[in-house]
Amino acid sequence: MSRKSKASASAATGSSTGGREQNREQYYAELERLQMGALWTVYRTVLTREPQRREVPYLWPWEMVRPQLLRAGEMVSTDEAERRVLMFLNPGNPARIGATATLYAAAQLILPGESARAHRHSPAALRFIIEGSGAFTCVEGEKVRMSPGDLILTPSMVWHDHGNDQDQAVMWLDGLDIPLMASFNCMFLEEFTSEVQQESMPPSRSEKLYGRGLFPSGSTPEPKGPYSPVWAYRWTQAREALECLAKSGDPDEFDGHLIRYANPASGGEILPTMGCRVQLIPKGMHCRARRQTASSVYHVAEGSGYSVLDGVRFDWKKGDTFAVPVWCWQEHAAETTDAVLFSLTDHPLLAPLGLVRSQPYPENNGFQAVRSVFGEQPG
Ligand code: GTQ
Ligand code: FE2
Repeated sequence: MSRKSKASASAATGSSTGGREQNREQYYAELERLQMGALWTVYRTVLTREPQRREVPYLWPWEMVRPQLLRAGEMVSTDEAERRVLMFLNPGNPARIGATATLYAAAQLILPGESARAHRHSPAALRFIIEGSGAFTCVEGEKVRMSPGDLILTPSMVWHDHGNDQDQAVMWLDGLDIPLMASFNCMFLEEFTSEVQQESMPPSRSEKLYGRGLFPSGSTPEPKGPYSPVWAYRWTQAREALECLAKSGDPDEFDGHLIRYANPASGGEILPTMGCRVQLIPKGMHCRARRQTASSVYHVAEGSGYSVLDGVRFDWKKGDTFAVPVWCWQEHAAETTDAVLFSLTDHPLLAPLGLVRSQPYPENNGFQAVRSVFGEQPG
């Protein structure tokens, strides 16, 4: 007889045990009033053997997102909105802010002639340009121009405003560590003294001074935070690196050809809370499945393919964004074309805490069985 059934059997027969149960209930109620609680009543729900499912794998197709974003463009100005942004909300995220438990993701639109005012905040941000060219983010007085596929960083407490002085709508993916900052309850936001920053630095300064293996020396101030001193990572360079990597050897069985965006000054991650990766999955490659403690948001930069996430098939193509929560089985595949996936991950945060774990899928030769297809009715 298990401990549980033994306990309930004696509770049913002995009135003395019944009395004890009643005492317990009173006792727990009293503890509650005293702002205490008995750990043994919740132990197994708090210290679970493995991460429990809360956030779910989810996908936001660009062909759904784009028209909604353009509608927002007709409805609200950047003045009114602070930022014209549609958030990607994971159906399982209780705070209704995250795409995963730690990562916020969203799509932002800035129309010709608009600006989004200068501010800084404790959450760190990164942007991956989806569509349009010529808008800019002014980061600490430096104008950083946007082109599709570029990655732009605005680390924690760094001044930034966005502007569009060209003639096309520009749209990008925002990635921030908002859920994390919210759980620390460490949220700070400040407005700049003027609507937008003066351009006080030469254009592309951060790329020229820190992005090319030629660092300023002498009295020039050192980069100041635990983040990359380079504000922009250009798509042309990332794509070239991928191409070169693909010609250099075999793809990784889980990730295809994988590149990590690095802080050139340290070789480490670009931000302490969020890292970025870009991977090329060659046409016809089906990567093996695994699960990880790091959670990620993927954005399809090129081509098409599909991922199997906890047994559900998610078909994706250029512009789509999908969330892979903690400990979710994941595998990626490209069928008719090469696919390039950009992603952000909370891996940099987990690593120094000793929390990085990864498990290859143990059955079925390393591939999941597909139970259903995302977006289709089951059965
Ligand atoms: O562009 O500065 O998606 O401050 C959320 C908060 C974007 C931004 C977001 C922000 C920004
Ligand atoms: Fe911001």
